[in-house]
Amino acid sequence: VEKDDLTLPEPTPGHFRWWLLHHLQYTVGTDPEHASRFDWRMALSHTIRDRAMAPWFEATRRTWDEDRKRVYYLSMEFLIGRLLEDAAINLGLRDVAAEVLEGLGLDFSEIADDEPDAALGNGGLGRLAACFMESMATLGCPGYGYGLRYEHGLFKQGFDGGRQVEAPENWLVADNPWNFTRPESAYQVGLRGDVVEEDGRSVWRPRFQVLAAAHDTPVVGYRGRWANTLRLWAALPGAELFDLDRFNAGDFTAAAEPEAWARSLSRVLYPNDSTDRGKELRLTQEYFLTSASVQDILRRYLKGHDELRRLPEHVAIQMNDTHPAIAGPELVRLLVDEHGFDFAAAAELANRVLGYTNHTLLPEALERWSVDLMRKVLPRHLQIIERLDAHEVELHGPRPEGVGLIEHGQVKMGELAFLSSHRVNGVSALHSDLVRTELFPALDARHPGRIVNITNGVTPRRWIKLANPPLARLITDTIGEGWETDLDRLRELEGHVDDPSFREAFGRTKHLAKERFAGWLRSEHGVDVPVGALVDAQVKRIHEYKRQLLNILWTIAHWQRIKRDPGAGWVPRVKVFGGKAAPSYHVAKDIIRLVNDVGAVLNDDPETRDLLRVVYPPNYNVSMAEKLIPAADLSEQISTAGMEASGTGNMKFALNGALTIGTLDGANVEIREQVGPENFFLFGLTAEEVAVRRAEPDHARAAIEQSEPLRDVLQAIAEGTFSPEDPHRYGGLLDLLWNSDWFLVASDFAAYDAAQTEVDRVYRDPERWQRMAILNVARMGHFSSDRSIRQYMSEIWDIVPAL
Ligand code: DL6
Repeated sequence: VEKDDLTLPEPTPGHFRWWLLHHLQYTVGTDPEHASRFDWRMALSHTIRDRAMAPWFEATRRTWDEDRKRVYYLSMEFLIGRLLEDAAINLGLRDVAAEVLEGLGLDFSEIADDEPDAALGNGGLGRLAACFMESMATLGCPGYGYGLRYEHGLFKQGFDGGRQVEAPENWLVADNPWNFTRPESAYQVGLRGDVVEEDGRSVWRPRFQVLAAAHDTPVVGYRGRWANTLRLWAALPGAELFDLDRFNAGDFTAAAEPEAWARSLSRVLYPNDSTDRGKELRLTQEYFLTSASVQDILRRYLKGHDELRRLPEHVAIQMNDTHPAIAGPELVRLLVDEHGFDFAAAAELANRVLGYTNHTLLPEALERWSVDLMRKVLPRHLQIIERLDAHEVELHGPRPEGVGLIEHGQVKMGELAFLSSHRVNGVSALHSDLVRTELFPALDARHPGRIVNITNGVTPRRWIKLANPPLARLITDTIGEGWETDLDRLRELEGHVDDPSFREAFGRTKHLAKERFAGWLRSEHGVDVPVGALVDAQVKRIHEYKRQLLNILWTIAHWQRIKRDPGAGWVPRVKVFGGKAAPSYHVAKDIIRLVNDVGAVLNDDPETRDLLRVVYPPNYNVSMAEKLIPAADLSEQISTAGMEASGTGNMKFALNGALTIGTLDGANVEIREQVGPENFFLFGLTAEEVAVRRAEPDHARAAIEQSEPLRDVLQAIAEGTFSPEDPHRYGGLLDLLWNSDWFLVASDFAAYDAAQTEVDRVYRDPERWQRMAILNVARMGHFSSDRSIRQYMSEIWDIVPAL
């Protein structure tokens, strides 16, 4: 078959219409008279998906023909959200699709809204992986994402009496039109069992085999010139896991139990790992992802090459956090046990191939697995880890106490990822410095130059073009096309900041976004908000270090002030919260409940409700972000300094013209440098001051005693103002605040309060606010994920883009 035999004609409206109706009839099996919204979405997705095939095949062909180096991005999370509109935009089909649908009496956005969010991630780490996939495809970087095809993804959040309740997310219940099942790419992943010595070699005899089945999704770059693959593994039982004898004996459930266990590996993201069984499941999931991916990588490499020694010239593997850190030992195992390498050569090769991105300094998020669990699940890998540990000493000499891979009966995955990689990167300048000085100082001294910084970025295709079409149009009308792939060009907007008609047009885009968000709140959640109000948003995982607590305490203080003097010319505000708490993180769940309890009282208060509202739509996800972020005026980035690795929400908000109120933390530091300190509401202790303050005895009590507004707030909570039926509900939170306050909420309260007062003052001067907002947009070009990926390509992967 010649390639041209299958080339699709130009997507004119006439052809697009024919193709859409063709899919409706022949793929979906219905006709326009009876088609539901779901049917139309399927037909539309297939019509658009067809157009992704040419760049997908072409990218694959070129990579093989030109023997290009590929990067493999291993991640437990890919928070891709919806795919239909993203693909339509990148393939240049959004407008023609909308036109054709309109002719059929349908609305593109309504159909796109039918798509479930693929909630295959938790927060920034997973969304970063999704932005990176899109940037790699846009730049023509041959790349594969490897992840797990969680049947239920992250849980679906609901509220019951203000409390978070978790339900399974069922994104795969209906057909997924973006999925290509690849039965030919399936791998056995061994687990448990014993290691025996045979002819001087260690041989692992796994007790179980689980099958990893590949499911591919094409990821198309902007302008449809290149497409990469996101390969997600589903776990299937190996044939021997079904006990036919038991089944025939009538014990049906028990016969299927091992099967069910195998399938549980790709059932949910983040199983509760507070129990031993939960821990075992999580470690097994991580190994399952890693082993299937590394086997796939070697198979692909060996299809085109026979010299495994040259692997680093053709393959880069990036470990997204420590979750796939078993990749080092797994690669060494395959090279030694299956390809006859000696250990030192295998370890050196693995090191040249692997890179590790660190995304957190939080001790509880830096994984450690007990040696006993590792021995049980991955006995051969434990041997290899011990060997890698000893090998490092052989190569680099004795090391100080506590620097090894195993300590107090635990395998330290951060250290393992570090030693397995030739480059380790942090995700913002400040974070990378802290990785060097606080997290891995001894390893850094032994391996100078290994730690580098690559500040995160976000894709402007999704976060402006898709999420904020009016702003995208205004930018194009003002500076012409091309900024979508050359985001530094946004600087050209600066020249228009003095032009009142441009400022007015810019203001209109914000107003439109607010109307859209308010409409969504009304239709989806039955909540009404005043459209003219300042939209003040904090959306992210709920965590003490992110300090949603500081935000809600201030909201109470603000409410108390309005009540004392309702006529004082207050700026109307809508405070938007969004985010999920880990199911077993009780303090975070208390914070969620407090926000909802406070919201219930404030929103019901006739004296203040036009001036202050609290909304917390449940189940924050990518598509909610796409509606909220363009509408926001103020972006809350208020983590305790030194604790947020980077943040990427901060970038999306500023790129859409929200001003940041924030601490000197993560990428806030660089955002402030870029947009100018005068266009950023800074407050709070610096990372160094945090360390000093924490060491002061009773710092929280002292701070509370010095702040009358804070005392009033805490007293109101303690009196049960927000939980009259259960006045002691927040006793635990209050106790934490008074007596420990590790996250320095009390110490930063006064500074935050002052910064919020300044926000109101500036907002009262619309021209000034507008200028600041425009300058934020104009100066955010640095935070495109294209820039991040270019840096990864040159500083870590050694890959030259194909486009
Ligand atoms: O690098 C992506 C993202 C950062 O922007 C966030 O600052 C950081 O919290 C997040 N890290 C994680 C890892 N675990 N924890 N905690 O999600 O990565």
